[in-house]
Amino acid sequence: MSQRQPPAQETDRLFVTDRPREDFRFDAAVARVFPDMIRRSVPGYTTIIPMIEVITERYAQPGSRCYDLGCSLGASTLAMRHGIHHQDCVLTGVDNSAAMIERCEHYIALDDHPLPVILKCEDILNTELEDASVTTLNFTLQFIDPDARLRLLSRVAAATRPGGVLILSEKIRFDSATEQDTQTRLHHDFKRANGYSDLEISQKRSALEQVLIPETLAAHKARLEAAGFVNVTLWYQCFNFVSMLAFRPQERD
Ligand code: GEK
Repeated sequence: MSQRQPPAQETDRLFVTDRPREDFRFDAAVARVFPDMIRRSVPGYTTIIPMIEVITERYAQPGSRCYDLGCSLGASTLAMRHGIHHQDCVLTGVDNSAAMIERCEHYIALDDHPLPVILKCEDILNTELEDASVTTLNFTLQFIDPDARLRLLSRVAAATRPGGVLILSEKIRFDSATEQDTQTRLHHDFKRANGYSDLEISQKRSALEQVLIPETLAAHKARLEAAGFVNVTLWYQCFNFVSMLAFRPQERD
């Protein structure tokens, strides 16, 4: 296991200067600085990516399909690729940002693993899903309209084999105002420690306000169960960022 993430070639300076408020979009400017942006913004990201390889290794089933939904530049896709030890698995990465998919193709081509990767520039709400053993939503569900989340997770569950798994990583919010405040402050401290200024932090926060909608851990668990998953397991948390596993019941369950 190693860190095979796309290199952080360009520093994220998108919010350095005062600019008019606009909703955050995954456009070419974001795609260019994305490896640096996500590492400096998401506590635990650099731990979660290699663990996706470990988790995939355990749950990928021979002859099945594996999906990375919202693959961006392919960091989680590459982790899955290296965790799959069955030559007859089919790995697909999906993202609806053309700028992301274009760069993702480049990073996948640079990687030397023999398993082919199919990349699709599609909306994950409509993409075809079937016969899955491992599906990853690594910080993607939070960008989906909350009203569409149950439908998406139900489609993933229906397409997953017994014993298959969904890896779901999300920024979360907390019911307790005190906990919300503590975790948000610590997240901002993390960003400051990574070189972001107060202006960058507040401008990015405002750009994401209508776009990234976090929910509580309890809401995620309840919806995963409603979608048809069982044994929802929190395997990682750093401040207000978490990663969960959710399983499809074994036939005997
Ligand atoms: C990683 N998983 O590096 N359909 C397809 N893609 C979408 C949609 C949609 N409806 N909505 C958003 N996206 C990656 C990181 S980033 C997380 C994932 C972040 C895509 C969007 O274009 C972006 O590339 C990705 O979801 C979210 O492990 O930026 O915090």
